[in-house]
Amino acid sequence: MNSLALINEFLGLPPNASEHGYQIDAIIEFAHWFMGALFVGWSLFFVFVLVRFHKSRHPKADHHGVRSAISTHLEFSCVLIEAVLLIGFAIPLWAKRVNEFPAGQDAILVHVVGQQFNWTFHMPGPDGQFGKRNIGLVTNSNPLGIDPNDPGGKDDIVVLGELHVPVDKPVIIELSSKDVIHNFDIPHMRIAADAIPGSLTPMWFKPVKAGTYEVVCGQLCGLGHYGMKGTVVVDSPTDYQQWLKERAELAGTQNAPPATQQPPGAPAGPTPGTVPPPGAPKQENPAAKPEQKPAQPAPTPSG
Ligand SMILES: [Cu+2]
Repeated sequence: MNSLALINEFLGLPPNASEHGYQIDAIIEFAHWFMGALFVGWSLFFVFVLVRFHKSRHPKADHHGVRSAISTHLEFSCVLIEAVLLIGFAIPLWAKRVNEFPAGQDAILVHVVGQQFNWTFHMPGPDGQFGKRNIGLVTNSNPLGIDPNDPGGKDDIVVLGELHVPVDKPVIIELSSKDVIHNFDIPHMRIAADAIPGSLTPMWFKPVKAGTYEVVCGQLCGLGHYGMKGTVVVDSPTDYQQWLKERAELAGTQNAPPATQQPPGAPAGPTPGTVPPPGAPKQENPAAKPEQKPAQPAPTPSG
């Protein structure tokens, strides 16, 4: 963090853990200091005008008004600073984010799929090939509809809720959704993008600090939205290889990718996302399991 990070901390921005995040923090910080200066400046000017043009001093209105050009200069300076901020900093920063992706072979590739109310992560496994996905094959045990006959999908890694990535390596995400619009947001990594059904949204980040970071859904996507959280664990390269090995072995022992892998500590139970949250209206779908009527626990935050 830079020395001016007071406002970001005050606003509750979590500490940055990504390579590009420092630039975003700097621009947020600068914009807030600038807005603060404008607020104080215009407030003082307002008070000055109230006193200077009080009725007792000017019983009769002067229809020519102020002849000095100071206010014009002030207004022009503000517009100029804002234009420089936007055109000089914000737009180039954004363009760099969305146009300059790291090379695929140097990056970790992940498909992230949102659904009410969890995140599923799909990685290509040791062969580097993503298995074909077919919406017609989606079941509870195959949440992404990976084609079991596609050899590219045999070793694919599918995890629910918890993604591991190595530190200091770019992560390229292809984001989509199975039902409504969600928003894949990792506040510590300073990235967020909408997950839109029927469209694939690319996004990327490069974690620079190992640790465990929260993934949240940034769009109000339904009654269980509050519980639509996930975890990104940034590992050291050796820990990451270990995790990858374990997951690949697990995937290799099963024909279809495991669907209900729960992060450690999560209570056993139905797949989160298939359980309506408390207070949810009764499902109209007659195929919904009728025996699930008794009160269910809320979807786990980790799910
Ligand atoms: Cu959501």
